[in-house]
Amino acid sequence: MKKRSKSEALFARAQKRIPGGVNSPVRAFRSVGGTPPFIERGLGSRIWDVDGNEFVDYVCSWGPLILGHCPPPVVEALREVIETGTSFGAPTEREVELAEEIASAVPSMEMVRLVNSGTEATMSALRVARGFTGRDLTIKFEGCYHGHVDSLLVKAGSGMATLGISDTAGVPESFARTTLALPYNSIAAVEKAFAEYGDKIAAVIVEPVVGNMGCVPPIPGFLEALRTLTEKRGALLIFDEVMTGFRLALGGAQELFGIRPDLSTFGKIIGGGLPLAAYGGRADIMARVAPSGPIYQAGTLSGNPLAVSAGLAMVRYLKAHPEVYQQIEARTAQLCANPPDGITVNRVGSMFTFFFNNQPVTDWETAAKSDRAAFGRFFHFMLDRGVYLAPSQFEAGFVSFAHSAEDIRRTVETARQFFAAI
Ligand code: HOZ
Repeated sequence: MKKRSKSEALFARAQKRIPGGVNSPVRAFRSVGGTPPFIERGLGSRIWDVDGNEFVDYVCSWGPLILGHCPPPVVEALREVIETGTSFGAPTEREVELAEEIASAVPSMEMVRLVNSGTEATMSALRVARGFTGRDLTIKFEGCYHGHVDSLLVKAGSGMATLGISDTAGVPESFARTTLALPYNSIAAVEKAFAEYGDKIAAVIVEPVVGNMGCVPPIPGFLEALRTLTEKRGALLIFDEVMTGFRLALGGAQELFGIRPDLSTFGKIIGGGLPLAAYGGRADIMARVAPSGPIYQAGTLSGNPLAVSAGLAMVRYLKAHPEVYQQIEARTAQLCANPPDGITVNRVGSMFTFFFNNQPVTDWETAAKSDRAAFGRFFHFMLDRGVYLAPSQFEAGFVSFAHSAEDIRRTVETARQFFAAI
């Protein structure tokens, strides 16, 4: 058992001033119990908490840190820019460069708008889809999470799944009614929804590989069917690539699966670990965004020099080093090889989840059958031995370029000890 006294004291203090003691719910460890370690610093594949405990980190800030903690290209870019000003609320050359880099890596992103968080990106993409089509309804999928956008918090994954909240308080019923939540991977359900509401559906929004009910890949033909049906019925296809963008490939899941959505959202990696996100897509659609068009969206810190410089350094590094993708995929495959009986491992590239579930996990219904108590025991066993996994059965894990073969070997060995003991 690791020493926890400083984290425990901080958590007690935090709970007096911050709801649940955290600034984002899953961090509070509610589904696994115990006290979250308060993190002091990170370097490469490691983080250290305030009690001096060291962990191999498979959360990687929930995905952005594809090069690990404090990667030199990002740190240098930040050092360089910080003395020239942190925000102007006026255009800068770097924003143009980042938009160009994103468009060159992801061909469907003909035009790009930078924002500050994944939530802002999906909220804006949805508004643009509604403004462009003149329709109100959205199809989303159960267990997918698209940030805390009012109308998208219906049957959402991530913290909503962890806390067992199916629909959040504070969202007017009329907003929730604009969302049709369907089972992920069910082409039949999407066909039925289009048959019933076809000319009212503005968009289908999907995590092309789900990360927010744990890692769940699309079945062959699912994304293709979404593309065909949306095109046929005049609705827009939105890929939420906040997690998958620049992670599964430089061009994201859309490159991996060869599907061109109308709009996409990005976050996490494109900010290099700073708060930055983007939405964009077809030029004829994005031309409707203010000030070129009537769909309003704005932000004081949007495109600020710090986040944009970190993002540029990250994206340029990834573009120049395709071996990053080969290495992280190989390491993750090693981590996920030969699961014991009773465990279903889902992996796409460097995203993975160990489900305490002996059935294939293909949607929320199957994910929800996982044994959360057993996951909680596994999680704490690993944490006590220096392996920091996402504190919920319904989140993806991430491997970074900084994870060494030895990190993976030790993690596998630790997991084996757990399974041998049960
Ligand atoms: N929604 C994030 C995971 N899917 C968690 C964000 C956080 O707690 O930082």
